[in-house]
Amino acid sequence: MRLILAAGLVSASALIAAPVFADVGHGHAAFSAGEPGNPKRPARVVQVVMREGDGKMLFVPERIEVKRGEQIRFVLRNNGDLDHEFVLATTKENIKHAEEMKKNPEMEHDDPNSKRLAPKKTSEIVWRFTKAGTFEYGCLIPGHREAGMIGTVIVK
Ligand SMILES: [Cu+2]
Repeated sequence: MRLILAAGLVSASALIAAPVFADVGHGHAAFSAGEPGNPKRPARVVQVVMREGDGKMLFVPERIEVKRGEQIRFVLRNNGDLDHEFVLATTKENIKHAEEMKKNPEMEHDDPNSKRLAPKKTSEIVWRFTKAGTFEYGCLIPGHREAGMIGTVIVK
């Protein structure tokens, strides 16, 4: 319910959505890896594929570099046989969030910095990296991050 509500508000107005995120849940009030992008502005396209294989789960690529201030359009594709998600944040935040997911495995994400994809589905996130540093995209479904589903974003 809250996800539907939040998504509606985002499209209505990002300004109104900000305080809403503050009281709907688990720490999305401020985004640690930058800010939601503007889909109308130019963006570099980076495709990220999610899949399983050889006892591992992974993102391809597992590392990208961006310039500070750059806007990226992540084109997400789940080529696996299981649901996966893409949560863009700091490592610290993702670890904390993964612990919360263990208590509530059905928690689903559809926030500006995260998407959950069923097998063979495609989705997009437009993101602006406003801070220099090292960030990560992780799959926080219990067991997946541990199985290798971490990617690193270096912002220079
Ligand atoms: Cu996963």
